[in-house]
Amino acid sequence: MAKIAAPAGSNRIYDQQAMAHKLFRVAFGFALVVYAVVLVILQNQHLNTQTTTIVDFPVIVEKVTALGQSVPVSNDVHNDNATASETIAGYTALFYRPASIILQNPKLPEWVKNYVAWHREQRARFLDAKRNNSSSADDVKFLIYRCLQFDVCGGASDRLQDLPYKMMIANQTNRVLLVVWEKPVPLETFLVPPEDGIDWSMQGEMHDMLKDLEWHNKGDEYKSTLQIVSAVRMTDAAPLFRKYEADVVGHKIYHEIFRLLFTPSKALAERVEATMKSLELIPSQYSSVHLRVKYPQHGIVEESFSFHDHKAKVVEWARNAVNCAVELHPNSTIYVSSDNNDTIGYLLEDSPFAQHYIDATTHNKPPIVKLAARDYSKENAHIAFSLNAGIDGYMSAFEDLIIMGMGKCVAHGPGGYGRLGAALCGGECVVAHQGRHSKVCSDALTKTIDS
Ligand SMILES: *[C@@H]1O[C@H](CO)[C@@H](O)[C@H](O)[C@H]1NC(C)=O
Ligand SMILES: *[C@@H]1O[C@H](CO)[C@@H](O)[C@H](O)[C@H]1NC(C)=O
Ligand SMILES: *[C@@H]1O[C@H](CO)[C@@H](O)[C@H](O)[C@H]1NC(C)=O
Ligand SMILES: *[C@@H]1O[C@H](CO)[C@@H](O)[C@H](O)[C@H]1NC(C)=O
Ligand SMILES: *[C@@H]1O[C@H](CO)[C@@H](O)[C@H](O)[C@H]1NC(C)=O
Ligand SMILES: CC(=O)N[C@H]1CO[C@H](CO)[C@@H](O)[C@@H]1O
Repeated sequence: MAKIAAPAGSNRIYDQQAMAHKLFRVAFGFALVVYAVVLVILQNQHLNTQTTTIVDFPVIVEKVTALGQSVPVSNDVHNDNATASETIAGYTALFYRPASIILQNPKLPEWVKNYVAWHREQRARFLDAKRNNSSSADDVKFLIYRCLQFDVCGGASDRLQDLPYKMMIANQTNRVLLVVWEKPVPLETFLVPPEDGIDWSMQGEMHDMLKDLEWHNKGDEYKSTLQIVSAVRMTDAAPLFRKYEADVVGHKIYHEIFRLLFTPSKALAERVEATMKSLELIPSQYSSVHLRVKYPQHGIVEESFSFHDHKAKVVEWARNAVNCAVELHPNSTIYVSSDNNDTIGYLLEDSPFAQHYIDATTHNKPPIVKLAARDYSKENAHIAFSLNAGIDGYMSAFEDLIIMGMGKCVAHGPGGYGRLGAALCGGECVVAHQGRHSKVCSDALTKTIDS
């Protein structure tokens, strides 16, 4: 098949990426299809007895082999036997349901369902026409949400949290939503469009087709004469979407829209699954704490922060965070993450919770507080501030976000990152342990006194 002439090299990279992407999708897709079938059967049984809510979908534990063949092993939601490692694999496949299943959620507004179908049609129509050198699809309009080399885009959550709102604007203005990150690396390194979800990717063919159009020009989305409007993050997008959820929809839909847009890349999915397996975390059966201790406030300077210099304050925040998570979800494992790895080290090794856990287990008693964290020997890289972290460094921030989103509850501090994690877990079982509207929670360990 003849190819449109393009600078050598660029196409090849895209082709390889596209091929790897495709292979992964096929393998992953197979696992999801099996999962979907089981889910549909279970949901049908389920619907007879109770109404489904967004967060309460049946938990099916699947075993996913390297080739993506999937074997359901257990469908017992209430099996708390977290030590049986056989039953805890395939978390990502489990939580990241196929878009077609998400779209059946009766709580999603009609426009979301229509937009997903419309986006697919318009994208395909545009590409088809361009392949024929035809101008028949020049009426297809785009909203490109971008972080280009010289844009000020903020961190991962600054960039990601806007997207459900951007999708709403794209719907209202009849635009095909696309997302492109030029820095620090393409977003597709971490998150990819789910099969049958919204394909926002501008890599490969779409990039080539838009190349000659003025796709990087900013402008007003509502101005109908502009074929392409390119936009950077805006601070009020996430609050506006929360207001829309509260005032118009009446319940949370953010996490569902997010999952119509994003699923973890193969590399991220593998990291998440390995971590969850090693920590014995089962989706919806654990909760999370996020500590954003370097947030610039109380005389803290992000770049020069040290745990040692702010120990008294950070220890107080960290303990309150755990207490709040225990209050929300008693007796569950609490997954701990932070922008400062020494803070995690403190909680896991030196805090009263650490000592309590050792005491309880040596006396064969169930611990009141059980904390879990992945390797914290290095600090998470910040997408905007850590310029040379390498993909592995950035991957950690996405890993924590995905894991937070798969839990039941989230206790978060100031800043958008923890709030995004909280939104992704469903947004209903959430508390701020520090910062605005935060809560002071009672010491979980005092409850142990005579037990
Ligand atoms: C948990 O799993 C272990 C090992 O498979 C098994 O021996 C034990 O009976 C299980 N306990 C429960 C409560 O299911
Ligand atoms: C592109 O060309 C093919 C074959 O000539 C034709 O079937 C198809 O309708 C064309 N599509 C568009 C969008 O023009
Ligand atoms: C479209 O145009 C390019 C360059 O002008 C040409 O190489 C290609 O064969 C054309 N494709 C079709 C389907 O006409
Ligand atoms: C938590 O576990 C303790 C000890 O096993 C038990 O007494 C308590 O009722 C549990 N609390 C909840 C809310 O499940
Ligand atoms: C945190 O990371 C730094 C390197 O980034 C490392 O030197 C330090 O030991 C880590 N802290 C803990 C508690 O592991
Ligand atoms: C392009 C698109 O799907 N537009 C939809 C946006 O939402 C309204 C309802 O709020 C629909 O009527 C449009 O069709």
